[in-house]
Amino acid sequence: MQGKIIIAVAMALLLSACGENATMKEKTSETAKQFVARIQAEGALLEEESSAAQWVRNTYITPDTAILARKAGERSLAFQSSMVKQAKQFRDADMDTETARAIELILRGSSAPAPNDAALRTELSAILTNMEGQYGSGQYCNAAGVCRELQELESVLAQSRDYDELLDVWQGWRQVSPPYRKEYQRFVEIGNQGAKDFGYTNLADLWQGGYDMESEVFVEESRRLWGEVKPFYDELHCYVRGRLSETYGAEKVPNEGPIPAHLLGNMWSQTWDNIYDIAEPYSGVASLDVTSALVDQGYDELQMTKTAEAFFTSLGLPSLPDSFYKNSMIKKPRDRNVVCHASAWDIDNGNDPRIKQCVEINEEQLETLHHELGHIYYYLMYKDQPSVFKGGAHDGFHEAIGDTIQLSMTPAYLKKKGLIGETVEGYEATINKQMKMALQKIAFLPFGKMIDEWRWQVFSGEIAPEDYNAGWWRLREEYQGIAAPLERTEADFDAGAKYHIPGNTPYTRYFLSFIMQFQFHKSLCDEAGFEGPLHECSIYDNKAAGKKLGDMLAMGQSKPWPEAMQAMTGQPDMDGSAIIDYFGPLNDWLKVQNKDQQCGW
Ligand code: X8Z
Ligand code: ZN
Repeated sequence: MQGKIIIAVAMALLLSACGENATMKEKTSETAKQFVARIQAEGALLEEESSAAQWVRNTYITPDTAILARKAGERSLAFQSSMVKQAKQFRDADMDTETARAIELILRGSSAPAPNDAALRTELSAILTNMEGQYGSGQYCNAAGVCRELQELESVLAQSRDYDELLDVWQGWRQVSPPYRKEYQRFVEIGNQGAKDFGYTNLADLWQGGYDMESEVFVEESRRLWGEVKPFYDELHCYVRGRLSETYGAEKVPNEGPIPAHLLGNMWSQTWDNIYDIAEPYSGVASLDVTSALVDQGYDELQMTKTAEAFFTSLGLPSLPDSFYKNSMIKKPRDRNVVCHASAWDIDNGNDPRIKQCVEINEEQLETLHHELGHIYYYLMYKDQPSVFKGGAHDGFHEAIGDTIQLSMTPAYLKKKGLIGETVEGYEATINKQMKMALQKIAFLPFGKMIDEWRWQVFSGEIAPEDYNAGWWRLREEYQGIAAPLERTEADFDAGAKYHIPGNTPYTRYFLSFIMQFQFHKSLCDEAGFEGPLHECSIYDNKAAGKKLGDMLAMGQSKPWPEAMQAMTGQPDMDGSAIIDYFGPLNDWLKVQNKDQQCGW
């Protein structure tokens, strides 16, 4: 996924870097500061071609664009490889703090680090291009000969309550990935070689090393965060399993053990708010249906995007440039394959930011638009940083911005926008609202954690290639308490049916984001002078909160992330107390509901 700018972290350089190795001159006599300046200038020159090739590939999947993307990717990797070799020479040199930070970021590498061997780089670029293309053009044709693409299959999973229909669609989409299982295995081998050439033990060590602390310390830190939220997840799991059991029958969903993975309203069981109708605590109290308002009022893709933009501008952040609307892809083209998975791109150093999203008119897509614009506003705010510092304080920060805004889309805000009718006050309405939010934000946490738990183990060899699928389902059960609804074997490659595996996007960032966004929400609400329960706060229209957010965004990754955290929240740590605090009423309610249940799996 090189060239694609979702996120930054140490990818910043790779993303802005590609081109002929031969154009790089070896200049051993230059200082570290001169080296960083030269690398950034050369990277900027080469970036134009790479981002153009990747953008066209992602919005027009054909064999021809595969060639262009593969070649551009190859040049990117060659540049990266040469850059790292040179940067290593400055490891122990004397330099100012800013230059030292730049060198450190260069040596951190990317999610697909370039090996020192040209043939391997060619192979790596081809594999990444092909896997993403196969995922992007995937479809499933059922027994009746009806063919559907991913988003159509996802709609069935969200809306159908027919056990067998859900099962068909669930297993059908998973036919997309076995064809690239072998390629993924090869990616792991080459990626590990690249990581070694960067000075890491393997890819897991490199990925874990992107957080301004030792890899082992980061692994422990993410474990600690999971420990803070797991008890609440367990309560939610227990309650939802009970409701599913009532809906589908105890023979289909026994009231013990893991939940069948196809019944949670989402293709990957990663968020469960699509089955809010099944889980609704107090039937009919306070309608939270934004989708029908969007449809009834005739919203189109552009209006949806403008609605999201309006939230950011209400905070005093700038309007999006005209080029954003001209160059973004917000509607699925009818006549060609594209990678529909939503993404944001920092093209031309903050001057031509774009999103790519196959927008549909519903609430989930409106939320995703806020998510994507969070990335775009990060790009706009750190535009004046040197390119090596263009990136999130860490990758979880980049993911958390738009989602922080989502937390301000309270019933009161939605009413102001005419997207829900009367707001209903009172305990039952609060519990309903919290349940809908928890099905989205709490249900996600173990999924956010387990994806890279799987990859870390795959990269380190703890999960062997012949156990890819068994290892996947072991972790799915351990973390999420879900199970495959029909037999899976090593002929399957279920991990590969989730975008971020063929797209090679690290996933721990989302786990961190889902915790940090509540910390950000809390401190922005404090800044706005809001008094009252956190779940009722909206920072809409508040310029003080907007300034605080904008100032943090403008730091990019120029400083270690705890400094950005400090600027935002007044303390340097990631911490689960804000998310737990936010869901206080629901947490108490769930404990009462579950008191006679045998929870756990
Ligand atoms: O991939 C995304 C964004 C693009 S960075 C749409 N997300 C994760 C996913 O869809 O799996 C956002 C939340 C989790
Ligand atoms: Zn994102």
